[in-house]
Amino acid sequence: MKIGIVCYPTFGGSGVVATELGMALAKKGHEVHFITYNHPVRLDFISHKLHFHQVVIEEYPLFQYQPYELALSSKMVDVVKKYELEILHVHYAIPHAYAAYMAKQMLKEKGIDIKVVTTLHGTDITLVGSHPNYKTAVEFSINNSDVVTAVSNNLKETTNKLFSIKKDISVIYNFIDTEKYDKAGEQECKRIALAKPNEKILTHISNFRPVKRVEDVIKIFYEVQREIPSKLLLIGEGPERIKAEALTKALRLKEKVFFLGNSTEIDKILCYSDIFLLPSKTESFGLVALEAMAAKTAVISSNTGGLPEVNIHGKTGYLSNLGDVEDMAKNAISILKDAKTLNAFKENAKVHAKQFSLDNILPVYEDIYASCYKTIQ
Ligand code: GMT
Repeated sequence: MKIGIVCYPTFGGSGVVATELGMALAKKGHEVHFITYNHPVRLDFISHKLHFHQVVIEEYPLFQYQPYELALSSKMVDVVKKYELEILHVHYAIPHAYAAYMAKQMLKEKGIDIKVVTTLHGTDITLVGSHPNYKTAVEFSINNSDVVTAVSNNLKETTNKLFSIKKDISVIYNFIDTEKYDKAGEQECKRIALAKPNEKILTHISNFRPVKRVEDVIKIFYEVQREIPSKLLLIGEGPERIKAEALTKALRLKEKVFFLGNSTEIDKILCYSDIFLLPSKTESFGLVALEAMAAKTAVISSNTGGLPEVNIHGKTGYLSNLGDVEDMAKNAISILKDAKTLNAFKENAKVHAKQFSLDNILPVYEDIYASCYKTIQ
């Protein structure tokens, strides 16, 4: 099929899912067209089946805010027409579902019935989408998509609670390429570069937004390192980094905490790790926790949103109430202090992650595209 994928090209989870999905579809022979404002960061696969169309906006002194939606919907119309696309799959409702609705109407006038699949990812519903400033348009664009998917049961329930949704939402979990993580695990893991043989490694990866509670990460680690020789790796960039660095300094942890910045090779970093920390305020799914699990890392997380659908309490890691740093630290220590327990959690995490393999999830998306396509015939 010929599929247009609209997403954020950044390190955020929705962009990662969209990009990995597009690359997997292209490997299976579909023609995929990414439509976004930059080359997606995870797009590292070259194929004649993969295309990238940049949405460019011209600056004009009159505009305080550049009209991105306008440029995006125009670009969608152009690409659909030029390449005869059959599906537009938009990731993250704001503003992509809204812009896709506009593109659909413009194409209708030209006799083209493009089907729009909208995937809800989390903050487009929770922290941002349900805000009164956006709610009306978000609800409208969800209700006017041909198919709507959400990345967890929790996100589906939350969407139905916060909005008046007139259609059924299909749940399609986030996925991972388990083979990639198996390969990363097979290679020599140079953990010696970061920690001594007797030290454990804890990791956190995020966009360092307030929702990720990076300060809780540091506080958990503070308790852990008092009992267990360990190091903390922090991967990502974002507004909370400065506060996190200040707390690291205040707690005299500078020798034990490494801020590594953004990375496109998290599979290689996760292969060093024993425990992954994700104390988020809310997390519709927690793709990064799944990535950690696929790399054989136990997860200590909050129990918010869709996290209990991913991290299984007492098996792949532990879940604690939001902000309960003490409990999270206690759980991490209980796993780390005994090699047998640590190995059992790591093994369980890897086995559980296989349920979310690309091979299981990709056909579900393909079925959705096929069902849309059938209604065009
Ligand atoms: O929170 C992020 O890291 C970014 C955000 C996004 O949309 O880019 O991630 C959301 O989508 C991911 C992929 O579906 C989910 O795994 C994350 O849980 C979700 N983040 C939140 O709900 C906070």
